Amino acid sequence: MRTFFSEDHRRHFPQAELNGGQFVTPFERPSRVEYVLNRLKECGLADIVAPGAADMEAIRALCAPDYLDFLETAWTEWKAAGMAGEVIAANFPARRMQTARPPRDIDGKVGYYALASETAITAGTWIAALSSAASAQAAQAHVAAGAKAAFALCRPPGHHATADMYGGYCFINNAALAAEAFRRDGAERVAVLDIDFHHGNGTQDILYGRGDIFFASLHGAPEDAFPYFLGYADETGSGDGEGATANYPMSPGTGYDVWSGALDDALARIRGFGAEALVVSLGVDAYKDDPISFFKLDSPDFTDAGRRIGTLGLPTLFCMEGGYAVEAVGINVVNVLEGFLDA
Ligand code: SP5
Ligand code: ZN
Repeated sequence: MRTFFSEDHRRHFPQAELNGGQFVTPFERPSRVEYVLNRLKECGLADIVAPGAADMEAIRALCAPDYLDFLETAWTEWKAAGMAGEVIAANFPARRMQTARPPRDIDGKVGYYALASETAITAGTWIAALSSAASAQAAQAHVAAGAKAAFALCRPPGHHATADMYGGYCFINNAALAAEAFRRDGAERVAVLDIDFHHGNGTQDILYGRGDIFFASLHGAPEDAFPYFLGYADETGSGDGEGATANYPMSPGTGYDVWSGALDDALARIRGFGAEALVVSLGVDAYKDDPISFFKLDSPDFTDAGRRIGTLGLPTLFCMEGGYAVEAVGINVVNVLEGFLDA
């Protein structure tokens, strides 16, 4: 299985994340991918290539134009306004306020386009986000051209980003971008399976009205876990997309027995949907020692999960999402890929 990976991810390295009322070193940090790269090599999965430039046309088709302009210019505008630190949102359009009028002032604009304040924008964020999208696009093209599977080692991740909001460490929704690309390349029906610990709110939001792309997410219940405001089991899609969203919210302490049952159900739904290609939002923050999550999967469980995903027999693109127990991230990610290949 070929891995697509861009060194430009390094250009996104914020110093600060607001966590528990303090600024801490962000959990989503560049070293995460080093652990994955090292493990890939250790396990003989050393076919690692850099993507070409991002396909901007496809990104513009996915995202709102004003949002992309904002991402590209936020750092410069923030600095021009005399702000001392990194771009961090502090003001949000809350209930019963205006949600259709981006302010002119950068401090207001940042809150308008953010869905959470933990995610900082820095000088290199835009370039890094584009390089991450480019990895997803190149990996998708590789699968569409006939490879059984590919791994997009995306950083920053994507599944919390909507067409017009960033947050949860995400800026451009790589998984949705890839799913759309499979459709454009001729797949009639595509599925996105999100096994990151957090609900894939951005992917769900983008695909909610779509009957041609199935979305399933296994995650910490919104009552208990970020992103808090989406991911309930009764969210099943709208319009043409009614029935094409499946959410599996689970409680603190959930282990592989319950989690794998949800996975099997999601896989059965994807099979029943008749998907011709699969995108996996591959977060490994369901791991027992993840510092910001509360599931209890162990490393061998990821191998088994990969094997179960492989039984679908679909052309599959794995897109890297979360996972913050840095020293285990490589092991857990590669376990999923190896399990898949062994299926
Ligand atoms: C891609 C991805 O995994 N994004 C996750 C974003 C999570 N951001 C909010 C984290 C809140 C952490 N609260 C920690 C509580 C620890 N007990
Ligand atoms: Zn996550």
